[in-house]
Amino acid sequence: MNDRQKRMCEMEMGPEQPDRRRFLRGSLALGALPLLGGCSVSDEPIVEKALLQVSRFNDRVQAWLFDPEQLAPTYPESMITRPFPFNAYYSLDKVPQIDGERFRLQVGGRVADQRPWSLAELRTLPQADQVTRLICVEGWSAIGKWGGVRFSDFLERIGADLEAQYVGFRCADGYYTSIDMPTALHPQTLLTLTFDGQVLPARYGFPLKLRMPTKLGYKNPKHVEALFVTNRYPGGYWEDRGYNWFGGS
Ligand SMILES: Nc1nc2c(c(=O)[nH]1)N[C@H]1C(S)=C(S)[C@@H](COP(=O)(O)O)O[C@H]1N2
Ligand SMILES: [Mo]
Repeated sequence: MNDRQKRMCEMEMGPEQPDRRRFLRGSLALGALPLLGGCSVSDEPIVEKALLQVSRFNDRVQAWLFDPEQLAPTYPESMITRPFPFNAYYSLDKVPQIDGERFRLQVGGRVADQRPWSLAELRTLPQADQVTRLICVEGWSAIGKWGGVRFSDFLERIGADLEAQYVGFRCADGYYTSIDMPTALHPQTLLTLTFDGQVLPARYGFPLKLRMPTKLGYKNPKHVEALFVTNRYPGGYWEDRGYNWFGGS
C-alpha cells in the first residue's frame, strides 16, 4: 500500500455501514480494487465521487466489451437447480400478488405503438425458452428455465426506437432497473412468462420477468408492469445504491 492509499484508509471514520460497503465492493469488481489496495471503502464524499466515476468508467468498458453475438452458456434441463432460490429486497411473504386477468403491460417513451399488452396477447407472440444460469452478486448462482417472447421481437413489434440508449423497467413491487439497447436486442434476452414450463410463479416474478443470462441477477426485473425506451439514464434500485449499472455477468 502506498502513502496515498494509507491516507485514504485513515480517512475512514464513522459507523460501519456493511450494506453500503457490500454494494460498493460489488461495483468495484472491475478496476477499482487495485486502486484502493486492501483498504476498506470510505464514506468521504470525495472518495465516493471517485468511486462512482470508476464505476461509470467500468460501465463504458463493459459496454464496449459486450459482444452482441456472444451467447451465454445454456444447460441441460437435468441441471436445473431445485428448488430454485428466491431473492428480492424483501422477504418471500411480501411478494406482490398480481391479478393476471386485469394485468396490462404499459409501454412508453420512444415507442410508436404505446398500446398496453394483456398476458393473453403476449402469449400469442412466438415463444422461446432457454436453460441458463442466474448469477447474483450476493455470491450464489442457480440454473433455471425461462420461457417467453424474445425481447428484440417485442421491441420491433411495438415500434421502439432501436437507436435509443436505454430500456427502463418499472415493477409492481417498486423495484426498477434499466439496460443498454445492445443487451435489450441480444438473442437470449427474453420477456418471460414461464418458469420451468409453468406460468411464472409469483416469487419468480409473475406476471413478467425480463431474463438476461448476460447480466447479473439484479439487472433482471421481476413483476415488470411498465417499460420505456429512452435516451435519459434511468438508473435502478440497486444501481442507485452503488451497484455497477452495466452489471454484465
Ligand atoms: N421486481 C424485482 N425484481 C428483482 C428483484 C427485486 O427485489 N424485485 N431482485 C433482483 C435480484 S437481486 C435477483 S438475484 C433476482 C432473483 O430472482 P429469483 O427470485 O427468480 O431467483 O431478481 C432480481 N429482480
Ligand atoms: Mo441478486
